[in-house]
Amino acid sequence: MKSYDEVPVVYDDYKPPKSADGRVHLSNPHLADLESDTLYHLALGTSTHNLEDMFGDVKFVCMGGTVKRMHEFAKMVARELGLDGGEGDAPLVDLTAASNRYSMYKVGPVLSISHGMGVSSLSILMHEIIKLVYYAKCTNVVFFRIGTSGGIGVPQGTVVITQQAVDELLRPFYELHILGKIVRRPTDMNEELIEELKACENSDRATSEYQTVVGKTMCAMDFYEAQNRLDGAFCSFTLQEKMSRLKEISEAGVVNIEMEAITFASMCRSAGIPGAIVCVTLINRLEGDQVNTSKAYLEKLQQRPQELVLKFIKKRLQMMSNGVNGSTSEEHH
Ligand code: R2B
Ligand code: URA
Repeated sequence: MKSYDEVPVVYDDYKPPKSADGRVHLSNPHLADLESDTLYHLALGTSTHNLEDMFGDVKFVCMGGTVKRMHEFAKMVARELGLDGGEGDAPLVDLTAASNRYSMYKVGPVLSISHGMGVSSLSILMHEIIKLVYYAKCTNVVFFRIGTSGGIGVPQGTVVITQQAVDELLRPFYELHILGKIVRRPTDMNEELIEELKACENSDRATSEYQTVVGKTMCAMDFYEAQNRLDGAFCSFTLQEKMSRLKEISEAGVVNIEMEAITFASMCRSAGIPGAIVCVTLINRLEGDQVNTSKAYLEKLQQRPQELVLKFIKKRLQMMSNGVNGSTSEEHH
């Protein structure tokens, strides 16, 4: 039988040098050969839209799974920053409505975008959004993923800031198959951004309704079997085996499991864009698999990462208005 195990592995840890002008500099020489670039899944393009006019002032790109959550986030940002688009104003316009794929709202310097579920959906969006901020000549942009996850050993409703993203085998790589090779790219997060976010959390931890923790996030290719769940359409392991694996990954420092972290982390790193992942836990996986808490309560929990990121945005905007440019230096690895 043909062996499928002899595939070359390439470790690609390229990271662009820190940008001198704050702009994103992409390392794809082919882009310069394009007469125009169609951002197909956003229904935007360099010859059909003036991307610089539309998006040149963007500083914070916030992504999350669902249309509803990202619409709510955009409204929350509008209300809190006193910009158009909060309740009572004209409704926010979905700038990517024509794509019928994602949704995107712009409130001042903030973009709020839905990315769908899983690595593939996020990856397509990130390629096009990274190109969008590049063509729009945005400066000192920060990316966030504001998401949901399953917690391991932390109470429901805990907010987790990702320290490192790992795959289901606990490897700190985003693995792609390119030109018949396995390409592995690192998934480290931006440490300064984590510190800055932590500094924004509720100052009174003792009386806080919930905890904000920093830990590893496991990114799975599937919600069920790949997250060690017993309740999918198929399952080939026992409850004991599941519990022992969850214990193992918890001992390795994993605090939550979701489905996009390795891609988000790696693509931010490759673009030289500081990025952070903030997720709330909808369930404690040591207690079960089914997410069956009321929708209304789950929606309330989903505001927690949004609130933290909004505090960060407000603080950064304050710094900028005081003349600090808000750039986060990128270490060279
Ligand atoms: C968290 O929630 C979704 C699955 O329910 C997925 O997008 C993720 O990462
Ligand atoms: N999202 C996930 O990917 N897993 C969970 O357990 C909950 C939300």
